[in-house]
Amino acid sequence: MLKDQDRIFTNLYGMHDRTLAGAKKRGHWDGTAGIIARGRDKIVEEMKASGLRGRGGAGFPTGLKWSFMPKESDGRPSYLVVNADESEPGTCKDREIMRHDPHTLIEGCLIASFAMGAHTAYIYLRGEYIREREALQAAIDECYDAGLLGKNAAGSGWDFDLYLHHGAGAYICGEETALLESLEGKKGMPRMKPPFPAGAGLYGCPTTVNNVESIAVVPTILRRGAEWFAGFGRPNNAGTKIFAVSGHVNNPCVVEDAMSISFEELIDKHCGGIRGGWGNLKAVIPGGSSVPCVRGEKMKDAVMDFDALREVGSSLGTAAVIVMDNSTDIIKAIWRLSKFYKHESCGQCTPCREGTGWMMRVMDRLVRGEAEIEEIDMLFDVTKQVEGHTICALGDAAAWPIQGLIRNFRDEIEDRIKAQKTGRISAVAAE
Ligand code: L3W
Ligand code: SF4
Repeated sequence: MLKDQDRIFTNLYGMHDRTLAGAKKRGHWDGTAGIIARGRDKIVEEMKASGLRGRGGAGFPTGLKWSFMPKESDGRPSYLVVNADESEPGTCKDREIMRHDPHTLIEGCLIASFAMGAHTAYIYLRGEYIREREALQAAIDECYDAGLLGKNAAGSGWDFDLYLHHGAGAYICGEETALLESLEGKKGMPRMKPPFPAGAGLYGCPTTVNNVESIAVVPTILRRGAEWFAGFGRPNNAGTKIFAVSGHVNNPCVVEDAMSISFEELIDKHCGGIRGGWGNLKAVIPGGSSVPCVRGEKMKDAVMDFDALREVGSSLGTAAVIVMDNSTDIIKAIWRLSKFYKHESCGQCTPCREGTGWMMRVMDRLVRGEAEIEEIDMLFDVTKQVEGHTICALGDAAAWPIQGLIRNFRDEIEDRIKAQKTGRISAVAAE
């Protein structure tokens, strides 16, 4: 299991020394030129060997993604774009990195960009992250002053510029191609894929979009070694991971531990247990609002990684763990998410534009108990018509929480409808 000294991020919290001097004391920017001198191929191979999978929700292997970037330039520049548009409900892990340790992200940007042949990188920051912008910009300025960015960055022989771009608060701009559209100054609407960004991304040029946590962990992996990082977790689920635990635990927190930690250990070790004890656990959304919820009793022994959470019908997503105890109206909780996805749909494709509205309207009736029992299956059918039939993953993200609700809490939905029909409840207010 993870020891304190093996933590990459969260043992720094409380030190609050995010300046260049503080970062250097923690080992950042130490021998960066030497890492770069290993060469592109070696760095990409080490990243593959580390087993790092993208930390933004999809878990795509990072080294493999980097290897899609062209080796030889065809005249077009290559770009790295860091997705810091952290907007998934429940998710606040990247915020902690940018607040407390911006230099590890900046150093990661330089190394990753070199490995992909990019002389320019952009960090696309969530609109609401004002303090994080200030922390990052101050760190970028320090790096330019110290020669760590710009011409011959960090004495590596590689010229490298890093720009911060502040979004305007639209959830859909966290989808990588909508983010690129927005960065180009257009309305943030997802593009059809393929082509993937590595073929045609920012301004039609080869681009890799990576999550903040994925890039910020790169310097440590390359300093301590791929084998060290791969030693945490399980095969195909390697490394350390930041978990953002919210909801009905005694101490909600953002904490780093080894991938594949059990849910029970994560909660007891870091969060002081479930509010009211384990018997009071009702449901968990283990990976941010886009993944299905799971019944509490199924979650207790679950393992927190990409593969294991599939076995309980959910997904690791962003590892934003939302814990709900028996006081929760789970139908209303999922209804609230439906409302969110309807609001955030960009409206570009019909199944999502119309489907999110249909789903929300049925959820509206379910929360009040005013639907017919048959509508539960009908709603499930609608989620299946949306899932996999849209331009981007927002359609799936709107469908999956409802599927999770119906699979896990059908009894509760039916009970509410029956109680409403027999006059045992008045309408449950959905605000
Ligand atoms: C080249 C191929 N590149 C895939 C690349 C692709 C992307 C990455 C993953 O959605 C999920 C979503 C949310 N050649 C490639 C290729 N790629 N095949 O790999 O792609 P993909 O399509 O699997 O996922 P995605 O569109 O990136 C991300 C879920 O994450 N999520 C929410 C995330 C929210 C945040 C946040 O707030 N920070 O991250 C939570 O579960 O629903 O399923 O780069 O180009 N053949
Ligand atoms: Fe827009 Fe929804 Fe289609 Fe994505 S799935 S492109 S958010 S309408």
